[in-house]
Amino acid sequence: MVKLLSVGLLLVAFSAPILAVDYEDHDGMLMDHGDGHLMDMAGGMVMGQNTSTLPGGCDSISETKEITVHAGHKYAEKFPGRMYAFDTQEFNFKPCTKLTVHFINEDHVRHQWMMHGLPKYLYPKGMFHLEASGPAKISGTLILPPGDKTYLVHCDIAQHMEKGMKAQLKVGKGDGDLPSIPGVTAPVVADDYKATLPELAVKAQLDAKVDEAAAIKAAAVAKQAAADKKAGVVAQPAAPADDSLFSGTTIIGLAIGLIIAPFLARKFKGMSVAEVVAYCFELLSQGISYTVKLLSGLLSLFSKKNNVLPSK
Ligand SMILES: [Cu+2]
Repeated sequence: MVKLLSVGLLLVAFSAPILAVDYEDHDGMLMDHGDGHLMDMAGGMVMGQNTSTLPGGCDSISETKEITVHAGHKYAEKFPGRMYAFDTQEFNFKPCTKLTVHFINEDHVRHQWMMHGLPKYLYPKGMFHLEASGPAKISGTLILPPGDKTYLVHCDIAQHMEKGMKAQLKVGKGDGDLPSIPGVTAPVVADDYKATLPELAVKAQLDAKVDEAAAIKAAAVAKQAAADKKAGVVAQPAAPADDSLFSGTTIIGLAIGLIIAPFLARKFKGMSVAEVVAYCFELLSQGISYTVKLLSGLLSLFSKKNNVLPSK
């Protein structure tokens, strides 16, 4: 028991430094590369920094604002199916605001706070962008343009936006909402959490059975084709698959069905299932015998013609 206790104490002692996330502050050691591009050797980066140049249409800075945005896996836990998120999904500022963003990455992976759609004469590629690899804090400043516009803010690391790290920043009234902002707007492709696990398992099993049946059929067709080839039968080119919902044949079939349905309904009234089936077979046999008669009639016509020809 004492042994167990001491092992437990040791575990706690060793895990303490891991549990306490140490944020690296990049702000003090950034190197200015010009054009608002600041970087350090530890994976911190600011792009599109602008602390003084007014965007066209702004006579002066309307407001000076400072926000702190946290990014991490734990902020996605309240959004079903999401993996990463910011702690805030929607921002709103007056046009021409001088905005300083303190971006805190709480994960041990790289995250960004990347804003798109800014005027390109002022922000390279129309972007303002904060980035930190691992737990770190990094800050940057920009001056927002005039006018009502909604800007996309996201993390551009592959799949991080799709996994939830997406927000919108409205300047003025904005110009609408962006889709798939966790907790703010409806997703473009909604996940389905209504089906229970047993239901999903049954569906998967059914799908597997259908696949199996299709595979067996394909194997049989291939075997037949191989046999035909061996026997010297020239394979007919397969008819192109008709993908359209209403092919010509379907429409003709539907039309015939619609025309004869009332007659058949009247005919079948009061008949048992066995009688209906018997009637159908009778119709079919009548049809076949009629076709045979027609063909033999045609054949005899030809043979008579041949008889007329003078014999040598
Ligand atoms: Cu990210």
